[in-house]
Amino acid sequence: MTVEATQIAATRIAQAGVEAVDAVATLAELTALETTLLGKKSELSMARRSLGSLEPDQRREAGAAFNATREALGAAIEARRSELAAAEHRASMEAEALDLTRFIGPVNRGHVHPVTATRERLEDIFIGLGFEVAEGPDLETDWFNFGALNIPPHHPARGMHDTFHLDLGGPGDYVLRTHTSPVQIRHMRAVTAERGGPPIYAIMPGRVYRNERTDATHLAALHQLEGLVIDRDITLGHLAGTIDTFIKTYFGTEFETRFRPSYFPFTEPSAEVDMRTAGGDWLEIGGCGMVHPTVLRNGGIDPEMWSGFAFGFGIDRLAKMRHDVPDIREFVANDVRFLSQF
Ligand code: FA5
Repeated sequence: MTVEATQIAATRIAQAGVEAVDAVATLAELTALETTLLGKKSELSMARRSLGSLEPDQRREAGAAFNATREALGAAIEARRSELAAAEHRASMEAEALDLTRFIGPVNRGHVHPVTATRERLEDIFIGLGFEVAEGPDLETDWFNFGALNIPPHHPARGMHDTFHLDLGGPGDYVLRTHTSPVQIRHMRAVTAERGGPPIYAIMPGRVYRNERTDATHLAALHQLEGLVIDRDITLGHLAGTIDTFIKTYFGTEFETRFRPSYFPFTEPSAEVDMRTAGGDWLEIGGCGMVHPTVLRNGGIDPEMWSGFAFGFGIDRLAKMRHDVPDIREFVANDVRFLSQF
């Protein structure tokens, strides 16, 4: 091996290497090529190792040629690396670019069901008044649905509820809840367990079931919004004021409401609320009253210290009134022509 031979080899390695670097198309390929050209097993490293057989002077001269080759290759690789990085960045920017002027035809989006929208609107109104929202199960025990609400077995008020009984447990143990009032009991107990007792300002929306004939104002699976307020010195005036506020907020001013004395075993006194548009027919939209002491006790609350009111409104009927829908069954007929009007 002579000095000239090594210089020729160094030049050839440099030229071939630079050509290979220029030919590479991606950063990944470039990294692989870098190892091939400059790694321990590269032609350059091997050739360098053979310098050991030269005289020290010659070795220095030949070594300098190889160093120049290494530098030239290193510089070519770095230059190519920044070129490729810039190109790849440009390509990804182009691929991800958004044309904000492009017109996309109308998109046919669905929307929430009008009864769901009504429920959400009512929740918003009550949350605005400082109420919390609680929920209970659709499948209830006889005790929560009736017994705890002061409706013991054989009480005539059971006849007012056309109950779906379930073939579960013993005869009559389980029902599909006929109203949201059992959630009152569940919530009173939860509040007593979690924070020691009242005050309670809560609404309890949900689906309830009645084995009755459907018509323009009756569904077999309907939705109710239960309300429960328990605090010190709560009076009928608070009940009337709360119902008045929510009805005015939800409906506006062109509707009339009236309270009618009524009977529920779980409230005393009790009333029903009717509504109509000017000149229209009255429609019953909810029941309400002052919570019966027995119900407070069943909820774990001392009726000597606390009093409260409760109400239960039909959400489907509220939606029917609000949107002037002649037949409540439209809400469950699943006709897109009807539903898309909301
Ligand atoms: C009750 O269900 C009582 N739990 C309400 C209550 C709660 C009173 C708290 C006192 C204190 P009622 O059966 O009247 O009461 O039903 C209440 C409301 O649910 C009715 O006014 C009506 O708006 C709605 N509703 C009842 N049955 C149907 C039905 N089949 N279809 C549509 N809405 C109904």
